[in-house]
Formats: sequence, C-alpha cells, structure tokens
Amino acid sequence: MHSRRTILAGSMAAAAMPALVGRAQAQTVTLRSADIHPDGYPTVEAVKYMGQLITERTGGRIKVQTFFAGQLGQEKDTIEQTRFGVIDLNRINMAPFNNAIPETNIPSLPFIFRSVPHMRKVMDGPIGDGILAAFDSQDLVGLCFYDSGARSFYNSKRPINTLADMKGMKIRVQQSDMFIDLVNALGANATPMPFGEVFAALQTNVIDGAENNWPSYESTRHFEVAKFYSLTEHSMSPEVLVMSKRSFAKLSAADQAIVKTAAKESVGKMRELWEAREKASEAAVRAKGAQVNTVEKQPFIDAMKPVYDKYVKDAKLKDLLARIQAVS
Ligand code: BDP
Repeated sequence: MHSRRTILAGSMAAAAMPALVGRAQAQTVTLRSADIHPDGYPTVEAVKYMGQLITERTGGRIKVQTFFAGQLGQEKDTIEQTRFGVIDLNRINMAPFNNAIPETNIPSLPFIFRSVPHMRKVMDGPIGDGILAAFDSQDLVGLCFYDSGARSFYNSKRPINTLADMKGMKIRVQQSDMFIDLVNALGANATPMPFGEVFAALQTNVIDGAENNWPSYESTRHFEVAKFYSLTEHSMSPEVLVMSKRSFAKLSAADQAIVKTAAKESVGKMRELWEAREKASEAAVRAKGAQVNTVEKQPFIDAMKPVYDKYVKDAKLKDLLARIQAVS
C-alpha cells in the first residue's frame, strides 16, 4: 500500500512540475523483493547486490527494496502475492513450488546431486534454464538459482544414526508433497509448516525436529531447542529468485535484459557469501552446544526409491532426471 501512496504522491507532484522533471519521476520504479531470511543472510545480500547493479545500469531509474525476515509474509503467501504483482521479486526455496511446478521437484529430490559442483553445473547450465522457464506457468519469471547447501535432519530427542532412529519422529517439512513423502518414507511423520512457526513448534514439542542447512539452523536459533544435528545431507533443494510476470512486463525490453543479467551476476556473489556463512554457522552452532554426527547414507538413499517412483513418472521428468544424472 505504501508504494501505491508513493506513486500517487509522485504523480500529483509531477502534475505541478515542468514536463521533463515529471517524466523522469514517473519513470522511477522501485521493485519490492521478499525474503524470509534475516538481513545479512547470503540470499538477502545477493538480492541487494543485484539491486545495486540494476540501479547503476539504469542510471537510478530502477531500484530494488529488499524486505527481509519475512516482513512481507511466509513463503506460501508471498508466492501468491508475487504471482499477482503485489510483490515484484521473491527469493524462495524450490520446495514451496514443488506442488505447482512438477519440474521443480527434480532438483529437490533426495540425493540427486553428487556434490556441490555437480549441483552448480546443472543449475547454471541449460537444464537450470529449462527449469527457470517452467515458472512461467505460475505467472512468474525465473531469474536465477542460489545455493542452499545440503539439508540435514535435526531434532530435540536423539542423534539420527540409522533409519531406525527416524521412526515415529515428528519432523517439520516445507509445504511440499515431495518433502512429506520423503520424510514419511524414512519412517518419520512429516508435518508441513511455515518456516516462521518452527521455533515455537520445537520449543513446545509439537514437533520433534526439522531439516535444514547450517545457516538456517543457526539463524533461526533452532539449535537451541533441537540440538541433535545429523548429517544426512538428503536434499540440496536450491533457492530460486523469481519476478512477477506482471511487474516484468511493465519494464522495457532493455530493462528486462538488465534485470535478467544482474540476477545471474548476483549468483557468484551469493556463492562467496554462502561458503563463508556455511562455515561460520557450523562453527557457531557447534560452539553453542549442537551435537553433530555423521550418518551412513546408503540405507537412506535406498529408502528413497518410492519417492523417485512417485515424482519422476512422466517421460519429460524422467528425461530431466537422466540429463541431470548424466552431467559429469
Ligand atoms: C531455507 C530456505 C528458505 C525456506 C526454509 C524452510 O532458504 O527459503 O523457507 O529453508 O525450511 O533453507 O522453510
């Protein structure tokens, strides 16, 4: 609403001003960008960096304002608002798109990537571009992918050493059917829940645990209420930056190209920040008492067959999976 008032005030002021100044004012656009993470988190900083590039390259005509820490809402809600152009840009994990965009399930699949370099090579290349294009069906323009490290299980009860340790545990997952099935296939009970509600749910034992990467485990302080972090590293579900198709369509072709290029250029910056943050977060949670253990992964990998069978059914997705696996 704030932005609408600004536009109105701008046009009223413009009416009273000489034509040239008025035109220049009318052309100034501020793109509002959402992120669930706090200020300083690598995704937030990467979008700020992208905004700087865009502002420089448009001579100040286009600015990006980042709303962090869930100020604009939880991911499911901000996705809707982005589809309708209320929010212009949104940095989210792939998982909340899994139900609506079948292609997004594939990079979220358990153990699909052999390593971080494998994940980056896939997401940076034509396969990644194909997945970005699939956001079109949701009235979104997929701009780029950011790293999200590997997600592992953590809980307040016991270290997860074997599959048997997962049995009966109530584990929060993102709002994605694929993640629900993944956790249930390991013998636990999946509870989908917005990110912002997880701390309280852990604290009150509504859930026993959740799963995430080091930086999220640390920044949310989940380690304070769920100290057992077990390195299952079961998903590398990447982050994605999307733009509202409505907002994108309002830009000239030249400005659209500037936005797309700046987004891609922010990926390198994000990765630098991410690598440093992963190390710092791991060290911080260990120092503050998190109990970390490694896990023999093969039984977890074997248990994922039903998930692959369910989510990689049609020929298009089978081909996508095969192409990802073939990237060396
Ligand atoms: C984090 C993602 C964030 C998700 C969160 C979650 O960066 O987008 O909201 O996980 O688990 O790693 O909901």
